[in-house]
Amino acid sequence: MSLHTKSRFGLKILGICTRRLLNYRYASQCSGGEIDSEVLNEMEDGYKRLAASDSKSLLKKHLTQEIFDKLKSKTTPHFKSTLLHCINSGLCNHDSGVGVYAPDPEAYTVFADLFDPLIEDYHKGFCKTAKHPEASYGQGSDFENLDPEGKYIVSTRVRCGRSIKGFPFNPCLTEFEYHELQCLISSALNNLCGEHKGKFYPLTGMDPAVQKQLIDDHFLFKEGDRFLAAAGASRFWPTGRGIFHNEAKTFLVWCNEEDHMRIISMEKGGDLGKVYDRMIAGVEALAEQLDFSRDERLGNLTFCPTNLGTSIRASVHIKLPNLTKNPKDLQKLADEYNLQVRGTHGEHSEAKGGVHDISNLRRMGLTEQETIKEMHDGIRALIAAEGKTK
Ligand code: ADP
Ligand code: DAR
Repeated sequence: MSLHTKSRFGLKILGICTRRLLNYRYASQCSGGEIDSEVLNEMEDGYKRLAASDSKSLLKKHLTQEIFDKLKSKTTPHFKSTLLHCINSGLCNHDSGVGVYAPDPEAYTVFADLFDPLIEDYHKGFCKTAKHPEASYGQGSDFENLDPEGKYIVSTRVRCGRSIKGFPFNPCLTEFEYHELQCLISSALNNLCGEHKGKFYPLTGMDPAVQKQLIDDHFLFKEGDRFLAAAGASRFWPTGRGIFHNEAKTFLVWCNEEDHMRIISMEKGGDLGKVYDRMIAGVEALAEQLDFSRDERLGNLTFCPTNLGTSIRASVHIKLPNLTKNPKDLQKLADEYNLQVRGTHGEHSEAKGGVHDISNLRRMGLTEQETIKEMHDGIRALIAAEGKTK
């Protein structure tokens, strides 16, 4: 019996004894399988406001009135998630890029009429009959250093998301389940050795100054993301949330931020292969102890549909002073190579000191090796263009 199963069984017994005393599953939005009328009214009002807005979100683009009417009364069989659980973030934040999250794994099936076209759009052609390939990582030596002379790249980071089988996602987790996940994940992390050996630091009780420094240094997730809050990802905060890292802070794992786990490898410079190898070894060591949630068609299951499949985001913090003089030209090149340009502090941030976070956009329909190659080739193209731009 794996550590995961043993820990899960023990915690399950504990959970059964205590669950009645702790918070119930997230404000249930239905009773007896029927969605509550006030939930339905809230959804109708929100949908009307979104439809009247100038939002450019994929939610607005793909949630047609016909699909809305077809899905609005559905619930997922096990966790009773509703369409409102999926779309609340985009209803509350018209400036969302996507605006949709899956409250539990079943949502990808029950609300497929919304998720499938949105996934096809975001992942550039992963249609509803497509199947994500089996895992195929390749190895770091497949990729040369992106910037051996250190002229452009400040640092390189490769991360992936993992969900623990049997647990829903943020909107449906009970406070006890946040504790349960932290216990399962931190137990597995504490068994890591070699360069992955490190320590788990719960957010609860963390010195605010230490937390701020970790965030400022790009190691720890930010707090107060309004998109995630509206998606039900800040409930019971900071219970169950934390960060694991090795001494050098080159291997890190986020616990219960957006996903159950974010497994991260990062370091200064442009040695993508070395960073990638460290992430692969970390994922494989954790997979020996934890049962990750993977769908036959969608690959690794995550809270946000943009992170399905490989769930890999490989990024560089890069200075391209010439290219960034004209953001439209940079975006045109990024689009050509399926790259995403973020600010210095990641999503929804601005570039500071001329440092942009540039990464692969697609995560589905490609193997892990192909995903890294797409980023590698794109960054090389940007660096080549920088050299030609005055
Ligand atoms: P995610 O990568 O999990 O999608 P974000 O875009 O919010 O999340 O980035 C998370 C943190 O990782 C941010 O602080 C961001 O600055 C940092 N980061 C991303 N790429 C790099 C990189 N190549 N080097 C250093 N820090 C990075
Ligand atoms: N802010 C949301 C998230 C989009 C994808 N990023 C994630 N999952 N962190 C949006 O819709 O813009």
